[in-house]
Amino acid sequence: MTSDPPVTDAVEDAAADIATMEIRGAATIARAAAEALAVQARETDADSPATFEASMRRAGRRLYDTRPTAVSLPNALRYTLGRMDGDDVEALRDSLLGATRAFTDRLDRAQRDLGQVGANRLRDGDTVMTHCHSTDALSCVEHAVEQGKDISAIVKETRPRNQGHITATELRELGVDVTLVVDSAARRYLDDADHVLVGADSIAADGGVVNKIGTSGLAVNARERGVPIMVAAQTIKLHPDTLTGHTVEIEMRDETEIIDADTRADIGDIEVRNPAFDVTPPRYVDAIVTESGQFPPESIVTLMRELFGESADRPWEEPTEPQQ
Ligand code: RI2
Repeated sequence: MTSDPPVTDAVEDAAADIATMEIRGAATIARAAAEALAVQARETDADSPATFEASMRRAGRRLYDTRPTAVSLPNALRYTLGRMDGDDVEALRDSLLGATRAFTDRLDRAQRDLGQVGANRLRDGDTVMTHCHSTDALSCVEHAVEQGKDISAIVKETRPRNQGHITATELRELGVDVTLVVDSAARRYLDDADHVLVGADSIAADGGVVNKIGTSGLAVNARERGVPIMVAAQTIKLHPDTLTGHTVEIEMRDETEIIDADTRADIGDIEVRNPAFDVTPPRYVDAIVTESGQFPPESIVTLMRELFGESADRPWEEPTEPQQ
């Protein structure tokens, strides 16, 4: 039995950075995965079509195994590995490199296009409340500002990793007035917000939105206060496995992100849980904004079927032997 050629340092580094969240955010993770596959395609010393394909699949598996929730990662692998085609190594390499370029171009275009759609929902003088850091959500604000609208933001800090600080920094760079609040102050400040604006890591076929832990509580409070909830999510966030009854795995991260060892020991015998994401049921979401327009969550399944058919392939897995 021959073993697959090893993955390159670029793939190892990208995988490690995704796992530790040096690289984070669903779209950014997808881009990093596609770019790492391109380096693998250029640098692998695989010298036959079969070993080249095996080497690319192995790189795909290494990336796939890093974080389980954001479907943009497997969708990036689907798009790029699924377009690998050819009878020799050169042809396979060229097709893979072409697909990774097309994929990253698509990411840029999708974010720009959905930003226009989201911006149209914001009026001059509006205040948005944000949770975590989402490049798709920020694109909506950026385009609203470009349209000449005056937008303010109430930014939740978003424990445990305080990604709200990144949001606050980037909004200030856009010239947006920012008020930073702790997560538990969100309900208090919802009265001052015209929209809740969040991103997504995955969207399920029923319109459920998987996003940073705390999104669902914010959405329930926003509904109670009559504040509409807008989810900015390009279509690589649509989770095709949910078309066939699978659920989205919620990543559990290390407890040290929320409590240090000494504090834990001082408290005594406790359990600590650190889920990174939660699911907001579709009834709490007003609109999912994509590059193909805005959708009520209940009709996102139509778009999902259009883009993925009835089920999703997994081109990073070893092909199974045909049945005799
Ligand atoms: P964009 C992030 O997850 C946040 O949950 C954010 O809403 C989502 O990715 C989408 O980000 P994490 O990687 O693709 O910080 O919109 O755990 O940038």
